Amino acid sequence: MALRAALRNKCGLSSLLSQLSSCSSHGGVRVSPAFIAQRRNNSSSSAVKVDFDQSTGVAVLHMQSPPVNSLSLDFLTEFCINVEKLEMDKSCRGLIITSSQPKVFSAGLDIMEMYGKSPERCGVFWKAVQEMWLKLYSSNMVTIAAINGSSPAGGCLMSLTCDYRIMADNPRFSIGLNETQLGIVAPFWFKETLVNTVGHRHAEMALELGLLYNPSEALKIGMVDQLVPEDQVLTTAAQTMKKWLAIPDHARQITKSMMRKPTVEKLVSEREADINNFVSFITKDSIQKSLRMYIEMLKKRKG
Ligand code: CO8
Repeated sequence: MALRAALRNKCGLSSLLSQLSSCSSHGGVRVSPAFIAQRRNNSSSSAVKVDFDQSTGVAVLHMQSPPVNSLSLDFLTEFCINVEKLEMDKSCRGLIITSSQPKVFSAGLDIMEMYGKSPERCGVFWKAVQEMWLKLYSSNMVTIAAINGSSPAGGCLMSLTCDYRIMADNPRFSIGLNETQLGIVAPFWFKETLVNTVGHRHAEMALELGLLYNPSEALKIGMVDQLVPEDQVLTTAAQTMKKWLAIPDHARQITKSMMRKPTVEKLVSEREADINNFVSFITKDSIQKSLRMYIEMLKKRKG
C-alpha cells in the first residue's frame, strides 16, 4: 500500500526509500511480485515514464523531470522503483534509458541536494545515488543509454552503467565526469565505472581535469559507443537492442556479472563507509563554498 501511495504522490517517495531500504539484496528498494504483476505494462509517474513492449520484451524509460532531469532524492527513488519493477518482471529483457527533456539527458546529481542540507539528509540522498548505480550496474537486463542531450557528472555515470551508449551527434552536447570542476571528488565507484569503460589513462585525465567531451571526442575515447543524428537515437537503440537480445540471456548475464562483480562487491561491502565519507566531505565549509560558487556560476551563465 505504501508503495502504491508513494507512486501516486511524488512527495512520499523519499521517505519510502528509507522505509524499504532494509529489504533488498543491496540494502535498497524491493518491490513485491504481486505489485509487479499488477503493474506489468506501461507506467507513468511524474518524473519517469516507462513504455514496456511485451512483444519485444523491451522497456523504454523516459526521464521527464524538467528542466534538466537532475537526480534529486525523489527522482532517484522513483527511478529505482521503476527499474526494480522491470528487473523483477522476467518478461522484460532489455531496458533503454532516454530523456524527454530537450537538449539534456541528465544534468547529474541535483546540486541543491548537496548544498545547505543536514548530514542526515545528505546520507539518505547518497544512499539513493548508490542504489541507482547498483541497480543499473548489476542489472540482468540489457541496458542501453539513448543519450539525446548533454550528460554531465551523475548523468554520465548513469549512462556508463549501461551495456551500450548511443549519443546524438550534436556538437553542442557534452558528456563527462566533471566533478573536479565543482571542487568535489568522484568516489571510487564512479572512477572504476569510467576506468572499466575507457581505460586507466583516459579516465585519469578525464577525472583530474573534470573534462566534458563533445560527442566526437567521447566516441574517440570510448565513453560512448556510437553517434547518430539526433532524431535516430531511439530507433538505433531499439535496433541495437535486438542484436544484444539475440545472445542467450544466461551466457550474457554471467559474462556481465564476471566483468562487473569486483566493482559491485566493493561498493556493497563498503557502502556505509562510502556514505560516511560523502557526508563528511560534502558538509565541509570549503566544499559548501565551492558548491555555492558553482551554483552562482550556473545562474550567471544563464543570464
Ligand atoms: N542540479 C540542480 N539544478 C540544476 C543542475 C543540477 N545538476 N543543472 C542545472 N540546473 C538548473 C540550473 O541552475 C537552471 O536553474 P534555473 O532555471 O532556476 O536558473 C536550470 O536547471 C536550467 O539549467 P541551464 O539553463 O543551465 O540549462 P541548459 O539547457 O542551458 O544546460 C546543462 C543544461 C548542460 C545540464 C547545464 O545546466 C549544466 O551544465 N548543469 C550542471 C551540470 C553539473 O555540473 N552537474 C554536476 C552535478 S554533481 C554530480 O552529478 C556528481 C557528484 C558526485 C559527488 C561526489 C562527492 C564526494
